Amino acid sequence: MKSGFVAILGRPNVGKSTLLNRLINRNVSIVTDKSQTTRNRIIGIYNSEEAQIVFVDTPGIHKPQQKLGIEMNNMAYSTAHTVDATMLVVDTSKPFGPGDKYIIDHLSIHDRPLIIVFNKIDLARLDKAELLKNTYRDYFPGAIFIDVVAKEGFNVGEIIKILMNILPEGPAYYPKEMVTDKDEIFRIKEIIREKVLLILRQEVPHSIAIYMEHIEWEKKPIEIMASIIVEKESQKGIVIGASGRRIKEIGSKARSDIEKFLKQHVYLELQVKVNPDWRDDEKSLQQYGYKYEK
Ligand SMILES: Nc1nc2c(ncn2[C@@H]2O[C@H](COP(=O)(O)OP(=O)(O)OP(=O)(O)O)[C@@H](O)[C@H]2O)c(=O)[nH]1
Ligand SMILES: [Mg+2]
Repeated sequence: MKSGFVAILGRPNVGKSTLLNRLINRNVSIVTDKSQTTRNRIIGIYNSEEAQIVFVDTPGIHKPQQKLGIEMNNMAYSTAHTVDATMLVVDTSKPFGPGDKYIIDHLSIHDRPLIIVFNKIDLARLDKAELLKNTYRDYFPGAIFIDVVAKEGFNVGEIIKILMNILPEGPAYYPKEMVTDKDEIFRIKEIIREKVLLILRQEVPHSIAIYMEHIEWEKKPIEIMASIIVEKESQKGIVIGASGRRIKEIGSKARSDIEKFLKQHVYLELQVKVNPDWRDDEKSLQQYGYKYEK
């Protein structure tokens, strides 16, 4: 049996989490149109008769503005050192820029098998994409290159085939029925955060965190009380919206997805709390689960 760990790395918003969900055919990592959606290292496990591939989704590597960003980058950097192979995901519809160079300079991905995944080829112009690809071919002459459309699943199966050739013989590291390392509470908080990110615009999404106040598994419907944490008083009003319309929309969309996930009815209550500059506060990062731990 083939087995191993495979990192999914890249700039924010290139489609890493979309790719992870496609590879394992389950939604374990949230996807939105905002960059810096993923804030943790999230494992997704591919199981078959012949293999167990443990994919590790990571936060998009970026120039950090706060301590949160430093923690997020560390989660990505550290993953690169602990895997059997690396996938570097690139948005093929964007030109090669400082963000790409930043990753190449900061990641030590030269010492193990590397797959460069050219994603979003559905959006790319052929001539421009060729320029971008050539730049990557020059930087990584020994890598394997593949074009995909993660959103549609195009060529995603090919990645599995490539990995079957690369990965060593080994044991199953996790039970066969396991699909992720994260628990239900993590997933519930992420579903709520996903809805906030999808509904809100501009800077507010980056300033929010979800805190689970209380969950009663025994109750029917299951009772969930969570807080949407913002950084400023002014953001509180934005999240709540006129006559509470926006928070209602967030709540009803989140409840619907949580019910699908838990396959049970849920009562969801959301409140908004201000925690000034939490993204630069060590204690808050710890409390919200964003501290990088070795
Ligand atoms: N057109 C197109 N859009 C895609 C494709 N793959 C992903 N997307 C979209 O790109 C956006 C970002 O996708 P994510 O999977 O959240 O990206 P990510 O790299 O995980 O982003 P971070 O977690 O912020 O680092 C979403 O709106 C996806 O629907 C693709 O192949 N084609
Ligand atoms: Mg992501």
